[in-house]
Amino acid sequence: MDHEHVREVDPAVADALAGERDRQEQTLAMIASENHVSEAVLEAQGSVLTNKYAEGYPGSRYYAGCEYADEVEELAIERAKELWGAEHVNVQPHSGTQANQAVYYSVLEPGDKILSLELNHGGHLSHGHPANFTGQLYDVEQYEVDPESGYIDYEGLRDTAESFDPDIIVSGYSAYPRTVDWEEIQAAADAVDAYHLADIAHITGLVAAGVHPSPVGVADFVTGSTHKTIRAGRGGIVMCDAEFADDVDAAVFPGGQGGPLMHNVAGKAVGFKEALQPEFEEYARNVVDNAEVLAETLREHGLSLVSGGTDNHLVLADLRDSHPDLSGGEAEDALAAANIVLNGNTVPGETRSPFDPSGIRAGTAGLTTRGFDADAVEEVGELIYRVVDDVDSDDVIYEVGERVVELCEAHPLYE
Ligand code: DSN
Repeated sequence: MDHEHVREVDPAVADALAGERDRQEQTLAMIASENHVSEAVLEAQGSVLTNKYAEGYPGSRYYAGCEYADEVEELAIERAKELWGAEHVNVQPHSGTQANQAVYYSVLEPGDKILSLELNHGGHLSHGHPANFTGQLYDVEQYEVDPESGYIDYEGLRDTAESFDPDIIVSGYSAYPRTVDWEEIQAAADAVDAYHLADIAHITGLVAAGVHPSPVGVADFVTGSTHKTIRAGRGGIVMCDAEFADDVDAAVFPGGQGGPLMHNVAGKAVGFKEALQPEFEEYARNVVDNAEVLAETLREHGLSLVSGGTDNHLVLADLRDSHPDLSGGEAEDALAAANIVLNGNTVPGETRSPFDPSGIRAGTAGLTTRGFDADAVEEVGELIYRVVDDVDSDDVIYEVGERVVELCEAHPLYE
């Protein structure tokens, strides 16, 4: 992976690519929405399909010369159907947010009502945040997690659904560490005759591997991204029952996008094939087990975890109890200086700004890809705590940073 052709044309970009490769090799990618794809997925994404326009769908394109694009997209669709058991799959969304956009566009009119989880409680911008088009085009009401337990307040959700009468309820989250009860949310949607969109962007891989219950066949629409807990490269996906297939397809193209990024669709096809292999289930289980080890280690040191722990790939620590003078942003910076890359994150009952929130969020998908086992993750938890507890100590940051490089060298990413 020396980017020789890029170097010939553009040494500045070649240097940046080499720098990024080294950064990924020598740091711990613990941003819960990140992972590392295989070289096979990298090759597919960096392939000649980037040259090809393929507006339309397999067998029905607006351009000639789409025979190989068709083959690749059909493979991606068939594999996705096998992975998640959906009746219909659209693999063209450029991202999870655009997958959500397609679902809204397929069944909502401007002014229609969305009921979704509040961003600080683990929701997502594309679920109706005022800064996102969803918050501006639709009428949005939000449900929350229970302030004591940190679990979704399903009763509150049902009550809000009854009073607000939404057109769609959104479940699925970007900073929620617990198992989601899809049936419970579907029942709330049924009670008010609303659609149900389950956005499994964070847990696509866990659902595919059967280590988190699946909303497919429960919710009307399931969206996801293809680069978090599944390693199929950057992109989005929509799954739905057959009855919504035509509307969803029309909402993706021509409704919201032009030509699909066929090189990314190729990456999805390859990553989905990898996820269909038996070892992927073991990987997903290890991701969850490692997150539990991380949670336990941080908890033992006295960090407060939202919901007390985790059932999935992520841990959300609220620093206000243990380190009231430390913000998530400060912790993020100090950890990054020690080669541990995670993000400051808002927490339920947030009292600081989203730019410098009260929590930190960490995921184990990337570490598990590198082969980190429970002992290694426990050590990472210890290192995280050392930095969080002493962010102003250059010595601690230096020592932790050196140890992280050793751990990374023992778990190489790319040959
Ligand atoms: N930005 C992603 C995350 O970090 O959770 C979600 O889109």
